[in-house]
Amino acid sequence: MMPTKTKGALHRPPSTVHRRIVALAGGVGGAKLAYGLAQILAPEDLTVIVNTGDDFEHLGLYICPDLDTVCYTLAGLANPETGWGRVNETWNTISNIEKLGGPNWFRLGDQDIATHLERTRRLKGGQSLSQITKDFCKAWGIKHTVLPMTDSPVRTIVDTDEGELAFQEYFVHRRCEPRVKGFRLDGVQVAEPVIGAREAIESAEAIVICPSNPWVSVDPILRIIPLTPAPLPKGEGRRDKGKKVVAVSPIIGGKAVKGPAAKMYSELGIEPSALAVAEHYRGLLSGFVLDSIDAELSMKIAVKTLATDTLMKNLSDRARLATDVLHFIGSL
Ligand code: FO1
Repeated sequence: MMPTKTKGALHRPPSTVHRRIVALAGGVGGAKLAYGLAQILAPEDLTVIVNTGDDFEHLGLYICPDLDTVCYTLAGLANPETGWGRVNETWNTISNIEKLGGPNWFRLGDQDIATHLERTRRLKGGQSLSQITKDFCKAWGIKHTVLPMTDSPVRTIVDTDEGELAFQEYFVHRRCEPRVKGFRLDGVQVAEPVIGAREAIESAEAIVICPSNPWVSVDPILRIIPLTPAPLPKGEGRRDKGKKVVAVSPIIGGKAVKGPAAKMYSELGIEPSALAVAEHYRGLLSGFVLDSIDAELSMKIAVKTLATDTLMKNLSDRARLATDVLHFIGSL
């Protein structure tokens, strides 16, 4: 039976919609949809689980780019141009480090450095990353729950035609130029899901895989916190209580909205498209959200799809997309 196609949101659900949602998020795109969901869902109805594979030590500081991008975005503190780092930032420290001959390739702003100094101090004092994140969210006025995917140190290593590179070395220092051959998540063998992640997923009505890079932002989370396969389509007998899992494509018209996702697909021999993303999560999904310009791809996607405007150009776009996703979840 061909899944029916939903074109955009037919109407807005009441803002009191009570859906417990767990959002899996990485960098900027994930943070934006998490922000949209946080505009609609009460604090007790949304948990954001964030990738920590991009974390690294730099200048003696322990830096968690995706955690900070999600938290700064939820707190309204993020730099609106880049999506990462702080708004109204100054760069005195990094420019003086440069004058001293230190590395300046990873742009750390003065306010941002406070986050890294305090996180590093607390980690050295034995606090867990999740406890630190909880305290920082309180300090930044974030009411929704933000969890690192694990408290254990894990690192995404990018295998390229120039050998293996640590993620930020590849992504920022080398500007994603080396050709990608594969990825490895160092430390995944011994990393446990963060406390509270399983419970959040158990009590959720649905998991939303945000429009983040499937390879380096979402896969690490799924390696640490595997999701059960999608429930069989209705009428297939088993009344599976499996979780609804909905992914939002980060690729529109064959291009990534931001970052190297499309380039990675091409270098791995896969035609970059929303279809490739749906395939990437094959077997996990109950539904898939792609952009209206890719609506014709829906016919090739085995699960129910929603074609809508997925480009989040401003704050209201984020809430609109979140509303469309929640409405779509309700229709599954
Ligand atoms: N991305 C860049 O392209 N250049 C930077 O200099 C840079 C600095 C930076 C500082 C703090 C932070 O939290 C993120 C930063 N990012 C920078 C973004 C970061 O590399 C990526 O957003 C994630 O690692 C991938 O989503």
